[in-house]
Amino acid sequence: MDISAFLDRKLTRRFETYDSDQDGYIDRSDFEQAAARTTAAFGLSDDDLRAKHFHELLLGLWDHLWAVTDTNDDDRISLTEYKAAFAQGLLERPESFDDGYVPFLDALLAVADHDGDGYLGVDEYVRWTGALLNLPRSVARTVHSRLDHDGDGLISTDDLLAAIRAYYFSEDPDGPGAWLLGPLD
Ligand SMILES: [Ca+2]
Ligand SMILES: [Ca+2]
Ligand SMILES: [Ca+2]
Repeated sequence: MDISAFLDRKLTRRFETYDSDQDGYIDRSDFEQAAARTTAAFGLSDDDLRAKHFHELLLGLWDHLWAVTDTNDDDRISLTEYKAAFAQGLLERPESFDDGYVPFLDALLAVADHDGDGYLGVDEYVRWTGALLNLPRSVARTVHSRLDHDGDGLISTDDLLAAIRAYYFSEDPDGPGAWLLGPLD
């Protein structure tokens, strides 16, 4: 697929959110650290079943990302490798998007829905995005309010799925691509 200038900026930003230790590459330890931070942020021990499932799922995502992206076999993913794989349709694709993301969002909700109401309140949202994506609190609060279409203070995983889909596939300059992971450079 063609990578527009807008999509290119979005992919750069997405890469930054994967790169937990901010060393300029994505590797397995970035995923391990982000997974551990997230479940710890919700007070789950490593042997909690929800934590185990979430960790396994994230490392499975790493395995897939690594397998299709790391073309020079140095066990880490550069920004160039990441964008090349996306352009070749090896990562997120519109036709298989929901199948890929729904299990992740279910596992995330099991961890991050701390009060068990089935939704992500603002504090839950700030906590998981800070732990997993290094999103600043002020950004996370703004994103949550934008995702909360009916203003009841809660967002569903369906809201989140639609926004993530738009992040990758919508060229709307005011849509989630422009703000879901914070401002673009
Ligand atoms: Ca890294
Ligand atoms: Ca590589
Ligand atoms: Ca909740």
